[in-house]
Amino acid sequence: MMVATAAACGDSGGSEGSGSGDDSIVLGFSQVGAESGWRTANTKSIQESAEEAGIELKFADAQQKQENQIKAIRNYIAQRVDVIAFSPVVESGWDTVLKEAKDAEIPVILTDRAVDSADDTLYETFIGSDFVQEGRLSGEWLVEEFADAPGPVKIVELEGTTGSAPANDRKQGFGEAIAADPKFEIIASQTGEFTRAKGKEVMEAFLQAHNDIDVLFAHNDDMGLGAIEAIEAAGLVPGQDITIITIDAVRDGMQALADGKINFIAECSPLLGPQLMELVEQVHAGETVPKRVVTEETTFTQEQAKEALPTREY
Ligand code: GYE
Repeated sequence: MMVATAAACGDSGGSEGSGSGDDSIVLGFSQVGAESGWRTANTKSIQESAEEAGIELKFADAQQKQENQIKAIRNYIAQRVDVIAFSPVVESGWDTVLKEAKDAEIPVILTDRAVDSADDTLYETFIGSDFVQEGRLSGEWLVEEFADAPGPVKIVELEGTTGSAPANDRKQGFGEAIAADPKFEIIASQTGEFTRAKGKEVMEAFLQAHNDIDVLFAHNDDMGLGAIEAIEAAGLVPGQDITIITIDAVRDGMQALADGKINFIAECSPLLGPQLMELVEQVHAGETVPKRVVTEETTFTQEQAKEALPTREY
């Protein structure tokens, strides 16, 4: 059985929340949206593992808007769910609503993305990837790959959603790594909002403004895949004329990597559901949980993608 999902903001309806008779835990989850292959896999992981754990899931899709997430969280508080989890679309601006949850004594778990709140008592734990490290690994690969290339090496960057933790952190990690050699130069950087359509559009503009792009660094596979369409439409060969580095390693990205259109991917696992449900149960039982749970991940070259693809889960 599928768990009911609600479009847009707010309440997915139905149950009265905790205290309604049976003892299954009620979890209110506010998702970022459905912007990427990563997000789709993440939503599926959360829905399936809630079902497996016997946790009643209330799910709301915020369509990449913070105001929708705040509304959803307020709804969950009003419904008196047992635990709230959410993936904050941007890092800042959460203190007020988190304080409301705390006052209502509803524990909050941050999933996938962090908040920049100075008060870490506003949430129980944060489970997700080390985005700085993903950016760093991407930059380190480039520095090594282009070790003997003459400079300047001109890079364009497709950033994720402005103000989001993965956009801020991946940019930072990549920038730190390429600072190893001044020949690396980011000549243009703009948000592609983590979507394929926007990645394509921004890459078209980059290609019009610059005829000497050596490298594309995209903060996720989807933007990279959109950019590949723009590169091909401009008569260039992705992966050869322009070296492409992305992050996520979802199936479509891995396929493009195996096909030689992408050159390197740093993995970011969306399969957070099982660990999240464990944390929900622990927090609900009043157990102490670690403040930070980091996801394990790896990186892929083209050869490694060919090997991994047949058994890839997402
Ligand atoms: O990389 C991107 C998605 O927050 C890690 O969000 C997540 C990012 C992921 O849209 O594809």
